[in-house]
Amino acid sequence: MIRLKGKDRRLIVVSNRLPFHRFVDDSGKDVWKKAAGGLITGLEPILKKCKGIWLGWDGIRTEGIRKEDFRLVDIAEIESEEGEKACKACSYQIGCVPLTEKEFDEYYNRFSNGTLWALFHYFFEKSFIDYSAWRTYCEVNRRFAEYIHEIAEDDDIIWIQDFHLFMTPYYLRKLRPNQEIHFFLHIPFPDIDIFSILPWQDQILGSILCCNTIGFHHKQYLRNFNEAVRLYRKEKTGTKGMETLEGSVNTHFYVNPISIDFNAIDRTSRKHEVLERKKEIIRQASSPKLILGVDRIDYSKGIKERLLGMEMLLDEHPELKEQFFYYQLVVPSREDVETYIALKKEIDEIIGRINGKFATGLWAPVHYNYGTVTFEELVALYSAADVALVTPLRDGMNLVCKEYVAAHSDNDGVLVLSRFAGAIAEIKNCLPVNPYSIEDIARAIYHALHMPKTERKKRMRKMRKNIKHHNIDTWLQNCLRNFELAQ
Ligand code: ADQ
Repeated sequence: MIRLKGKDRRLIVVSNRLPFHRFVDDSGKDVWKKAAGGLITGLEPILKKCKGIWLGWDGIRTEGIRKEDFRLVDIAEIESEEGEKACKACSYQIGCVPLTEKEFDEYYNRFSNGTLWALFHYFFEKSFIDYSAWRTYCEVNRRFAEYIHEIAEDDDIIWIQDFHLFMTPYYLRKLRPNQEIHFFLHIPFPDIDIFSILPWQDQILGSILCCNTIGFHHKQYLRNFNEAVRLYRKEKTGTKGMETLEGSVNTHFYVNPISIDFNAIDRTSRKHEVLERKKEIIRQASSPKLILGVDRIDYSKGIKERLLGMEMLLDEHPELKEQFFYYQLVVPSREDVETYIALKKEIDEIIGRINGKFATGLWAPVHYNYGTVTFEELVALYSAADVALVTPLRDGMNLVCKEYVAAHSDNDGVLVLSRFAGAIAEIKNCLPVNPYSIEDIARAIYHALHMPKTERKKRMRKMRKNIKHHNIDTWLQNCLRNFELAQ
């Protein structure tokens, strides 16, 4: 439970995906696999602490929608692929929202990822306008609202997450005029010139303005949003075919950058098994320096440009051959979307070319791992890395850079960070780069590899102090303070 406005209240988090993917094995038994991603990293510790409900799609595509497909499951009852069960003490419930094959394609692949993700990350040339996908997006958003309506008590705090569910607040407000509904946007809110491209901008603004609060990671996103709302209110074009519910609440907007469970990562990095694994990783790298990249596969993460920067560095500094080893960990994502399939192929080809060009008998510069790893393995990798390359072309926040810093309980390591990641506003002692400039990336890697130990330590201590102070608990407390301020 969460204490809010003088009462103990239940928290219902609503997002597109659940933190577990469900598969049905040959015997018809459910098998669950832990998912990875920024939203899960940020929100799961909160759900575990307050024992709320997380509502979202479980990853199954059904033939048609049947009422019984929506069910609540306790995560202590589900068995992971590895045969593990969550402990009772850190359990919460998940509500599985069903999707059909067509909905998966139109709501998720086409509208959420094809149209919104691309546009909101400033890749407007990749974003497309598809009316059928928009209609399906609205239908699915309505279904989310209906399920929330089914399980929610009047006092529950409903917290809707991210761009997949922009229209859910509207449908929910119609069903529950007095419910407390909050919204958090995990991606950038783009400049008005970009946002105005979207034919459904009014419906989206009209919907999220049905919430009691709207949170953003960065003050620039809030500025952009305010500008969009100002125009929307001035032009009063209405929400085209939708009842205008805006004004039914007085929405409070706020900025609160999401963070990580610093202490959990810091503690893990000091564990005996993790320290042993770290040594093994360093031994296997068999180069003086280890450089690390960890990303969900996505064109917005700048993986391609980063590799080209690496290639330029080796072209210009052949003396660096065998002096470092670059390990790129890529978590699979949106594997049914054409752009992502093509991106994976391109990354494979670039890595093949770089290794072909620079490899010596015993050494190849880039090692590539496509898959998810356990939390402890990730922490061992972070702490083994002398340099982390976090160079998204655009990122709402980016948690990988914060995790890297938290894992360096040795107070060493250099973070190269994109100027276009939301995190740059808080992390002042990194090496900032323009992720579109491969020259800039090459220069930053060179600088990172040659930075004196005293400077590395000084910078790392400052970054750690900052992230330790603004961690996932303070993020939640700040969100709750803003919920308190809302009417
Ligand atoms: P994402 O785009 O998913 O999140 P990010 O914030 O970098 O991006 O988080 C990725 C998460 O996945 C990290 O916690 C990382 O540890 C984990 N991860 C990555 N690769 C992994 C692997 N191979 N195995 C296991 N875990 C892996 C969205 C927005 C971001 C925003 C977050 C939170 O796009 O800008 O920071 O939400 O708001």
